[in-house]
Amino acid sequence: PLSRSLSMTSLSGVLPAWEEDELPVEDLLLFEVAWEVTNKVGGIYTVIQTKAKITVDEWGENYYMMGPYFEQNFKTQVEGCEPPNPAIRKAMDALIHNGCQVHFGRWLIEGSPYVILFDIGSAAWNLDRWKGDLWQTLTNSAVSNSESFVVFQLTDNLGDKPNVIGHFHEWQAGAGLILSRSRKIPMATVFTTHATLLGRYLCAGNADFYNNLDKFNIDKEAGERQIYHRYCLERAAVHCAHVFTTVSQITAVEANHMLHRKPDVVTPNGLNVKKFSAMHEFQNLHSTSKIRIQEFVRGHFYGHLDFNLEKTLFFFIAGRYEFSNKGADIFLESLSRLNYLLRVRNDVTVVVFFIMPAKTNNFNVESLKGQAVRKQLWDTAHTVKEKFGKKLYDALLTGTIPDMNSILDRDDFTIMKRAIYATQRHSLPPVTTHNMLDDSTDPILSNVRRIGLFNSRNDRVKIIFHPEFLSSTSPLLPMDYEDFVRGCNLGVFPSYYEPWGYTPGECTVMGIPSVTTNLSGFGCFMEEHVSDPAAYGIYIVDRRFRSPEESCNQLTQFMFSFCQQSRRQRIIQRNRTERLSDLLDWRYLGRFYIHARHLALSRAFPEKFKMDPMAPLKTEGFRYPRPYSVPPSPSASLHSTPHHSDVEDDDDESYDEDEEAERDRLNIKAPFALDSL
Ligand code: G6P
Ligand code: 1S3
Repeated sequence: PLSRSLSMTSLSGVLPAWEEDELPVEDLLLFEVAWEVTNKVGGIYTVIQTKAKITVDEWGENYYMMGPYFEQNFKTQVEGCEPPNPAIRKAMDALIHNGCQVHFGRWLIEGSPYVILFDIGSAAWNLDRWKGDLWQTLTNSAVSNSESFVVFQLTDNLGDKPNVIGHFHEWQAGAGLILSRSRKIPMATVFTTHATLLGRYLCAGNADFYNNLDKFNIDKEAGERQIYHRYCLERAAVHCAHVFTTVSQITAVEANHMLHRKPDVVTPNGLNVKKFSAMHEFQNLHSTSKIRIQEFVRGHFYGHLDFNLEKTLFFFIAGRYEFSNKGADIFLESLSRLNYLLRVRNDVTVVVFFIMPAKTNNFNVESLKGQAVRKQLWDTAHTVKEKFGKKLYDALLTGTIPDMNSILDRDDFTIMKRAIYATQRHSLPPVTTHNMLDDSTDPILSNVRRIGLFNSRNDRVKIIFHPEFLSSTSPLLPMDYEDFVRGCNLGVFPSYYEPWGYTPGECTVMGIPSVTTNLSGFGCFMEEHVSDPAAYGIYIVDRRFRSPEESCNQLTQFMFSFCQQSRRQRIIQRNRTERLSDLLDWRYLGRFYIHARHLALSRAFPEKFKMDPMAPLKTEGFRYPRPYSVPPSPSASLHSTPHHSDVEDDDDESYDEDEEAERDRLNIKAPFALDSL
């Protein structure tokens, strides 16, 4: 077979190239099966959706995604069409003939991949037969979640077919893999897990997970948590697959203990990185999005706006509402300590957003009122400004400068006073933007009560809990997630259980610094591949080898140091953060998926596809170099912080970041210390 080298020239030039035998994809079909194809539930959707582009680029018409059919999703995300491959049409017809409705189309995302979606409801009558094929222990819920049961029907009907690869994600799709192996369907199979069922449950139950990985009686633990049947399905899929993969080294270790198989390949999660033609475009986007967040904050804190928005930083945490797994517990504790430090030693205010969906009963009145009051003030200012402008213009036309004391009349003052009176409030700005259904037991609110961060005037840390995902159509904070992230200064994700963790990665590609941990796949990946991650705005809290108390102190220190940076230092740091995005681009990380597929083919069809199974990917050992403007020794400076002169300086200009970037790219040593600039 031909050998090809994946060119990295479109990327930064510092990332290593890679060579792998090229697959004759024209003679192959690739099916990728996941419950989250066209169906947004959580992080796996992001993997599936963002990876589509590079997979279509490689496989073209021979790539098909499979998932569940939901009418609403189909209507809004898929353009129905006829399958281009007659064998697929034939297989679909056979399924439809057997009473299972199947829908085909192009998913309207980057790459426009073909999707085959199964209407599980229409096939419900078949479940008993399929269950018999598998184990008697399977439950209806697991089976009805397994659209992949029908995968083998497709491969059965491909007739004079080429070789097939089936890539299955998570236990929900695992049943299709198990059945296709038990029926000896000639298909190379890959199984990817994005977390282990038991790991997630044990961590959420506050187990000391990482110190006891080898001590758990896993069958017993699964039984006690009433997930035994799902755990069996997951474990069987893992062991049936030709190739087993997971998303990070840390989850690979976990899988080895929880599922008793060491993953063959680690497939880190990537993103589709957008590159702007102007180097600093993302800085401008930060600025415009930040202005929109500031507007919201003006409304939310009306009557209490006694902090300087120019010296206010926006931090946030976002994700699935798993209070301790996502580290919201240590975040709140550290915020209370940060509040103390800022009160005694700094004039910065930090507004912290918690974006985690919980059960609510719509926005609360106080939050909506805040935005209405702000709007009224804006309208008033605008009306008075118009009148003022017109009078000034008329006066100038007659060659006079008007008397500034009488240019506004009594009515103008009346409407301004009325608007100011409307900003009086007798309660503190609310901590939450919505009416919570479980207000008294909600873990975030309970902890806010415990630490007493109620948005009072002398608090330097203010909390806003937005218990719903963001949307640009919201009447309260009309921004989508991407714009919101761009406008913030720091994402804080101190997770305890996080197989990968897209949130800090998304921050990175937008040039926003973030906090992660050495218990998250992303954090470990950055620790492994970047020399001095903190210099690039990736702060990694040690939650593995330190006590919770020590981790809290470390997180507090990270946040406090961040608050001590000048604007110019933040700008420099954002430039560095953004430079890491190549490392997270699917154009780079996609190679691990290619490698996994190749390995599966060589195991399923050893006569036809040969490869050295021990051959390591050539990226191993690679580390992104530290920026040359960072002093080599911590004693010379606080190396995590970009330094310039000692004078506090909020001037945005005059620092040639492009030059630094270019030098880093070319790996050239700086001719002079940029820090002395
Ligand atoms: C970007 C913009 C600058 C702006 C800055 C604010 O860099 O290009 O014009 O001053 O953002 O940064 P800050 O860290 O204070 O939010
Ligand atoms: C999982 O989703 P989660 O947030 O429940 O899969 C994601 C995609 O691989 C991963 O980023 C995340 O850490 C896992 O936890």
